[in-house]
Amino acid sequence: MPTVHETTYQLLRRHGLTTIFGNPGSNELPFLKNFPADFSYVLGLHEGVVLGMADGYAQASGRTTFVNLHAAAGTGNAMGALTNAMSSHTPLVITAGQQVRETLGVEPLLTNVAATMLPMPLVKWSYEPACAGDVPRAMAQGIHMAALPPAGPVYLSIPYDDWDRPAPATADAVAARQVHGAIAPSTDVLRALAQRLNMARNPVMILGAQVDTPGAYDAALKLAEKQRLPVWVAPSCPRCPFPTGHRLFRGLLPAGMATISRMLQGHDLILVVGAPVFRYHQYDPGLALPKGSELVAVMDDPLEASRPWMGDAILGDAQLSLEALRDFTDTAGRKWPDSLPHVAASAGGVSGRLAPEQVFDIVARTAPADAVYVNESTSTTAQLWQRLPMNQPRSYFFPAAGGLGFGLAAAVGVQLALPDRRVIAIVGDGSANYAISALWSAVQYQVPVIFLIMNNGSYGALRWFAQALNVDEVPGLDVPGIDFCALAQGYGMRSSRVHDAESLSTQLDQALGLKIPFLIEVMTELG
Ligand code: TZD
Ligand code: CA
Repeated sequence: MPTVHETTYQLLRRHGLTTIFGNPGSNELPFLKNFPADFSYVLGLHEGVVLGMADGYAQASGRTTFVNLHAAAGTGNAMGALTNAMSSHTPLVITAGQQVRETLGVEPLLTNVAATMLPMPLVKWSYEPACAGDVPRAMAQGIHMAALPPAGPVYLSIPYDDWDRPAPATADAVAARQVHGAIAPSTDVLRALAQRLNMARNPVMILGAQVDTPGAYDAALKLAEKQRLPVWVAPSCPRCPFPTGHRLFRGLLPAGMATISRMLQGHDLILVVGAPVFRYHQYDPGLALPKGSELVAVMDDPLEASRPWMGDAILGDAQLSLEALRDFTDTAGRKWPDSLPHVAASAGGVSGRLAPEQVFDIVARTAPADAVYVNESTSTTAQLWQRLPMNQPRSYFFPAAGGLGFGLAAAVGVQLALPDRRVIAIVGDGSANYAISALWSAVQYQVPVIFLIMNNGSYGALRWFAQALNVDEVPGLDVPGIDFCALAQGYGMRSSRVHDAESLSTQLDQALGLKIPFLIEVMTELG
């Protein structure tokens, strides 16, 4: 008779979840035993790194990804990273081993007490099967739940004595189920929206992360061209949903409410697709929308649709909606927007340190056109968007909730998912320390990410914020005295420190040629 263990692996196989990101403990060993040869296990040395790698892998592959953590302690370590996965709607099936069922009441060491409550509200569904026979069904539900709109992480706590029990008779039927989830708004609703676009005098489109799938990206591009819509990227957007070299591309919107309204002044219709309205950061009171503007947003998350201060929302899949709008709109005769002002090459930094703009100019010149960027250099995001070309889907990843510790880890996952492209992680010296052991995973699994550490010795973004908030004498904003090349060496990674433009070009070129994980510590000025 097959066991819960065998049928669960069969289920994971059927759904293509054969890469497991994990960090094991005693509760997880019975699940990991006899690890099948057609599965691969990617070990992270801290659960924040495990979750960050899985997040990057799931986003870059577009596929639901399996995570295995150790009970409550392991789950707790992953919670910071989970804020990002929840915000980016990353489909993750996160499992954690639980103590033996009959002992749970007396709370032995490493019991996950109230396991289903622990990861809330950072997962969309959390469950501990009521008995061993419910494990395969619960796993299948988790796989479907993670991918159904709005996609997001789910959590399963599984007692470790369940794996050797007999599988239930329903296991095969459960494994064979497919659940399709993409839902389009009704044709009437889409036709009415298309009509509003046709009638608008000066409409604009704002795109979010949900448009960064090959199908939605293409549909957005075609709609923008047909309607000649200038395109902005939504504030705080964790992905790049539109080619930055396109004549309709306007840039990344800043994350302040009044500033956004000033920048969108003059547009009578603002169409938002695949983004929350809006993910602000700094408090910037003022108008939520410019006077005379109407806003309509299309997204697949009822929470995101219902919570904004302004505008209308339509619940629906980004790709299906964009394709319908492309079909239902007329070819617009509007004039093309003016081309963006040319961004001047950076003048360079003070002696021994590079200006962040200079770093991006060099990367833009040296990296392949289809390079993928993982950005966690917090004070230089605006400059990055102005200077790095990103002209195809899945070219940019950023921590969606602002939780640091994403960059180094996600870059490893993204590179594993996209082996034919080069991944360049651009990570601040502060951010790097939240997930530094990701360097070890990159080395052990030979994942050829180039890690560019922007070392300005400071929590630069917080210095900017302290000024914006008008607060002085704040402690804890400097992080001097970290030798990233020595840290890389400690994890077995080749590295190099650069102080000037020429050596950055040379080292980057060399690292790209080597096709091995490589860390470049760039000494930079405060951004
Ligand atoms: N801890 C976590 C997990 N997430 C956070 N967002 C912060 C703390 C607060 N924080 C920011 O929001 S930005 C920042 C911190 C500490 C500074 C990051 O410094 P960096 O980059 O060196 O990575 P910059 O360019 O110097 O800002
Ligand atoms: Ca810094």
